[in-house]
Amino acid sequence: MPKTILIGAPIDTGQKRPGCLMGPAAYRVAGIAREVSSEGHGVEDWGDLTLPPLLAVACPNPAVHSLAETVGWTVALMDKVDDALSQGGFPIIMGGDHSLALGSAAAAAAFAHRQGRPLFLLWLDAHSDFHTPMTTTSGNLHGTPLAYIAGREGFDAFPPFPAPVPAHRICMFGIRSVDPAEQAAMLLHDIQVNDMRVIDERGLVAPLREFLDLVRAEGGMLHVSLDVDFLDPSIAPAVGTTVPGGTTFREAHLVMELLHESGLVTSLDLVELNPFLDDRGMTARLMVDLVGSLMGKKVFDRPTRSK
Ligand code: B3U
Ligand code: MN
Ligand code: MN
Repeated sequence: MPKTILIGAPIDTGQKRPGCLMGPAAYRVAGIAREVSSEGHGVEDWGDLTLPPLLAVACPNPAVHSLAETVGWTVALMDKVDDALSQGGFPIIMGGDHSLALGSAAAAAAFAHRQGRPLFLLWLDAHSDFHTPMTTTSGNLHGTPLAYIAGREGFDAFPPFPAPVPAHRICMFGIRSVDPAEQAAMLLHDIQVNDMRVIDERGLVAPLREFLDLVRAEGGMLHVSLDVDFLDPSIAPAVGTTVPGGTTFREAHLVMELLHESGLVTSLDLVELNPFLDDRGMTARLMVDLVGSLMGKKVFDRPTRSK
């Protein structure tokens, strides 16, 4: 297992509720480095990124805010996450709101492309985040990273996405809030949407195994983007956009355990934690516990299945 590299991305500007910038500090207080090392993995904390000087950028959609900041963070993350991957590390990007995935996924895509390997995306989220800067009505750019990753148009202010990820290499889980413009674009792209209805009907295991089988078969790298609101707000209240009906404690751990067993995950985002809204650190702790399961923590150490 490669050494884990923790990268703090104290980003608040992808949405309008302040507090996500305290996320990296909360993960450290909740013991993320200890959680990783106690599973026998090396861990380095590279500290928090800082925002580079802002460029003059513009977008015709007047709703969009904090465009220059978001482009700045994207460039900074592309650089730092690429460094971590190039050193053979397993980067965990501690957000920060979901706009950080514009940069982390771009870095993963650039690295995978250089390796001649396909990149796969697992999006664990209540939201589909499939707006472009042209279609968003809230103007919050945390609702756009998956569209950037999929190579949709409208990201002129951003660096071109290194190697857009085709729809069959993108898999969403936990979805229960989709705007009309996103719905139309997702149908057009034919992306696999495991919304909560699918999870209710089929459970998580079968669709997740199908996706992981595909990653394995194509020799892919796998970037996982975990939004706090993937979880039900009753167990993870520290998020600006709570949506009822999310995944349970056990479902979320099961996803992480299956991901660990697969051995396929090559980078991870932890996004949208707003410690200001937390209840005695319970959400930060749960997110760190989930990282533990991803790193191999088990209740009972039985021989693992091959798939
Ligand atoms: N789709 C809505 C809501 C949203 C997306 N991501 C979050 N909320 N966290 C939007 O504003 O784009
Ligand atoms: Mn999100
Ligand atoms: Mn979300």
